[in-house]
Amino acid sequence: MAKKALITGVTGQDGAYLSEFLLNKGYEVHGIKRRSSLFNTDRVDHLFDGHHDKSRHNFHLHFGDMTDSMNLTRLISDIRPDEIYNLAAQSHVHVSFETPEYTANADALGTLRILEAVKFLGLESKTRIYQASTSELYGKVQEIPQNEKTPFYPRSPYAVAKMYAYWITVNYREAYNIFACNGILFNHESPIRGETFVTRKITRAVSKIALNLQDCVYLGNLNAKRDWGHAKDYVKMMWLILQYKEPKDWVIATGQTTMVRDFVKLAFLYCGIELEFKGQGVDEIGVISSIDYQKALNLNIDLSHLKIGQVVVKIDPRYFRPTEVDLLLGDPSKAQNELGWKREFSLPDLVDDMMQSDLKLMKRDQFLQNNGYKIMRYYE
Ligand code: NAP
Ligand code: G4F
Repeated sequence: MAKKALITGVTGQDGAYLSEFLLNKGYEVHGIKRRSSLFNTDRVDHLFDGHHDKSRHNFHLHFGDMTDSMNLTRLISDIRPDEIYNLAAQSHVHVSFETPEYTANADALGTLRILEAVKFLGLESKTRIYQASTSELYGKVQEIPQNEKTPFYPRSPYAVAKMYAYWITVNYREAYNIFACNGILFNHESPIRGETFVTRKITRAVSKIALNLQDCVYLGNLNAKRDWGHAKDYVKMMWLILQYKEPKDWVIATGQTTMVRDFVKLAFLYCGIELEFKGQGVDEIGVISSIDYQKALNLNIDLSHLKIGQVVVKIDPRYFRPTEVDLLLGDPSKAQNELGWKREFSLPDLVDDMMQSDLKLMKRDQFLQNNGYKIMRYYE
C-alpha cells in the first residue's frame, strides 16, 4: 500500500516541490487548496491529471482552509494520512504587520487545528506531522549562528504566530505522544518563489531591466542578511525529518549568510551588468559600473539600452518593516550529522536557476508587449 501524505499549502512554493518529491517516492499525495476566484494551482498543474483519468490518480486536491477546523477534521478523517506536512501559512512577514489577526488565525491556530484533529480522530500513533517552523523565530538574534538551542526573539506578527505553532507542536508531542516535529527552516528560494519575496522580486526585476521592460527596481532594507538555500534541497529534509527514528526539532540552513545588496549584485552580474552602490539610507542607489555585452549576447540579451552610470536600484521606505530581522545564519550541524543533510545548490547555483527561469518568463512578456499586449503587475 502506498503511503498517504496530506499537504496543507500545496499550492505554495514548498507544497509544489514537496508534492513532486513525494509522488516520485510513490506516495499518494493529498493537497489542501483554498478556494479562490482565479485559478491558484499554477505551481502544481503539471502534477494533476484531472479527476477522471483513473490510471494516474496519485495526486488529489481538496478545498480547505486553515481557519476552518471542521473542514480540516473532515479531510483528515476521510484521508487518514500517514504523514501531514503543515505548510499552509500567511507566510509574508511584511504583510503580517497589516493582517496580524488573520496571520495568527491561519499560522498559529491553524497548526493547533491540525494537531487537535489528529488527536480527536485517534490517529496519534498513525499520523506523523511536520510543522513548517522558521528562522524568523530567532528574530533579534540571541547568538550567531542560530541552532536548535538558540532562544527565540520573534520580531513580527508572523514570527509570533509561528512561535505559538512551534510550541503547540512540541506540546502535543510531549502530551499525546504524537510524532510531531518542527523543521526550523531558514530562507529557501527558487524559480517558483512568490513574486513579493525579495529574491524573486530581484530576479524578476533584473530580468525586466535587462530586457528593457523596466528602468529601475525599488527595494527596502539592503543591509539585511539572510541564509538562503534552494527550496528543492529543503523539501527533501521535510521528508527525512518524518522518517527519522524519533520526533525532534531540526535547523535546516546552509551555514552562509548574504546581504540583500549582494544578492542584487549577483543577479545583475548574471546578465553581464556590474553594479556599485552609492549613498546611504533612503538615498542609496545602485548604479551600473560596467557592462559585459558579450556575456549578455551569449544569453540572447541585447543590453544596448543600458548606459554606464545609469541608476537601476533605488530605495523605497514603503518596504521597510516596523521591526526588522537584521541577520539570520543557521547552524545545520545536527541535521548534517543525524539526518545526512547535504545540499545540491550553492547560492550562485540558486541565482543562476532563478535568473535563467525569470529571463525566460520575461522574454515571453517582451514578445507579448512587442505584439501590442500591455503587461501590468501592480504589486511587488
Ligand atoms: P508560500 O509560497 O507563501 O505558500 C503558502 C501556502 O499556504 C500557499 O499554498 C497558500 O495558498 C497557503 N495558505 C495560506 N493561507 C492559507 C489558509 N488560510 N488556508 C489554507 N491555505 C493557506 O510559502 P512557502 O514559501 O511555500 O512556505 C511554506 C511554509 O514554510 C509556510 O508555512 C512558511 O511560513 C514556512 N517557511 C517558509 C520559508 C521560506 O523561506 N520559504 C522558511 C521557513 C518557513 P495560496 O496559494 O492560495 O495563497
Ligand atoms: O524575502 P523576504 O520578504 O523574506 P523574510 O522576511 O526573510 O521571510 C521569508 O523567510 C522566512 C524564513 O526566515 C520565512 F519564514 C517567511 O515565511 C518568508 O519566506 O525579506 C528578506 C529580507 C528582509 O530583511 C526584508 O526587509 O529582505 C529585505 N527586503 C529589502 N527590500 C525586502 C525588500 N523584502 C521584500 N519582501 N521586498 C523588498 O523590496
